[in-house]
Amino acid sequence: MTISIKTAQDIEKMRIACRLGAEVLDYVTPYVQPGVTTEELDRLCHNYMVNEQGCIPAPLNYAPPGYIPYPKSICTSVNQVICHGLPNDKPLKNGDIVNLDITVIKDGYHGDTSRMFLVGDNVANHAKRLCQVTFECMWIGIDAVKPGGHFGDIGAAIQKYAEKAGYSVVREFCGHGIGLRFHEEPQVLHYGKAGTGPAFVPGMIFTIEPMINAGKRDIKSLSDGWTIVTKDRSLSAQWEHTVLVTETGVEVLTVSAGSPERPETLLLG
Ligand code: EYF
Ligand code: CO
Ligand code: CO
Repeated sequence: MTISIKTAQDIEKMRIACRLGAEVLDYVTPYVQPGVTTEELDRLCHNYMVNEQGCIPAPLNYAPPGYIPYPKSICTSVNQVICHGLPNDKPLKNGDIVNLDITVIKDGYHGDTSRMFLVGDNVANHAKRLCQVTFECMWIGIDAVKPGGHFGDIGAAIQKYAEKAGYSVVREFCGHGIGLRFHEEPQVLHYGKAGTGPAFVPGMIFTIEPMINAGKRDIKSLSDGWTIVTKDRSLSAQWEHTVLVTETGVEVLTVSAGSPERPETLLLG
């Protein structure tokens, strides 16, 4: 397994692509309201990326081996959808939770980030807690990235926190290296054992994107071939940042004016 080490020039280009990805989320935030369809959110994001940012939406026509090309520009994962939710014509409802996952390509470089949104003013407390704990899982994973550490430290920290909250960690999908390609080595697991896996080296860039289920970890694919849901139909949440290993720690690249701040305190002590 070879994990690419980015040059200073690569890193500058990745900072730009990643900021632009985060800015798509800032742009679309006011539109995430009851009544809007996820197809409309896809159209808004697509037009913003292409016409305002001069970017290419990476998911559009993306075809990993064995898959037909993904037909939309973003992923919209509502309630029990874990990931790769295909935008459709169903309006969002007051009380839904939804993940919007954006990957832009700028100058050949990919920036990948996602956030959870609470739709309307009637989201149940248990759903809010899942979104908050998942946000904290992502940050606990980011904080595990330290010189001298190993990729397994990320998964171990996330799994411990998610399970302490009574939740489960999805195993089938993971974070990934990223750069000139959407998905590069390594696979960044959100579960596992500290001290295992490759060591962190300054210049590595990868995503941390834990998918956390309120119920059991098992998944099921829908007949559209893309959308992944919880087998027990429990709620699922996900947050994602793209990060760079530095000489002293970690730099979060997918930041923008509207990025939610890192949590000051954790829900679970
Ligand atoms: C069953 C795809 C879909 N893969 C990954 C293709 O890293 C991503 N988000 O953070 C990511 C986004 C997309 C993506 C959008 C489409 N795909 C591959 C394999 C299986 C699958 O769905
Ligand atoms: Co993503
Ligand atoms: Co990703």
